[in-house]
Amino acid sequence: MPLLALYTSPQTGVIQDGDKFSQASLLRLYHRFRALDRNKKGYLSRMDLQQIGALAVNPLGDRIIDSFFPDGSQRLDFSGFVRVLAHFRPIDDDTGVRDPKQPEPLNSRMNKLRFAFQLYDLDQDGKISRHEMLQVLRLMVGVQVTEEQLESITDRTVQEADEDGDGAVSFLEFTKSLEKMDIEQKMSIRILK
Ligand SMILES: [Ca+2]
Ligand SMILES: [Ca+2]
Repeated sequence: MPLLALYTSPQTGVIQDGDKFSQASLLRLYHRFRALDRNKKGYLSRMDLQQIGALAVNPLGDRIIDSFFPDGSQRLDFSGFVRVLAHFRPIDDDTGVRDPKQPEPLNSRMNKLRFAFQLYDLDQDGKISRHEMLQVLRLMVGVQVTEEQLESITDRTVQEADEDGDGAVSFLEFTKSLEKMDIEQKMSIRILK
């Protein structure tokens, strides 16, 4: 498999400079990809991804898996795999000065927030409605709360974030309410062992 070709190919267009997985990481990702591909199909299915421990225990694991399969596709090739994983790459310390002409790296705080936001925004209309918040919170809180408690947690969560009072959480409101949260840490999932 010509990894270098994939890495540099203008056709794939997915692995940009800003997403710098090192050559060594890329090779490890490729081995991981091959290992997850149980029947050697050449692509990954949802079931293949469900084997990733970090996703299996993550309450949003299913939603994260969805994000690997945009537009209802059922097959994930290696370049798509790398692209989604780039969001979860821990942010390096050596951020330094970024060339403003270069695209923002996928693992930047803003991109991690965007990625998290779309896990909530199920219908992708740019807002998290109360109903969408409820669905995500249901996944996160598990079975130990009653439906009534869940409803009130949802109301409180939406109210706290909803600054303009339209009853939904916009991306801006979402970023503000997560301002103090260590999103870098929370969104860095260890896929590689
Ligand atoms: Ca929505
Ligand atoms: Ca709002």
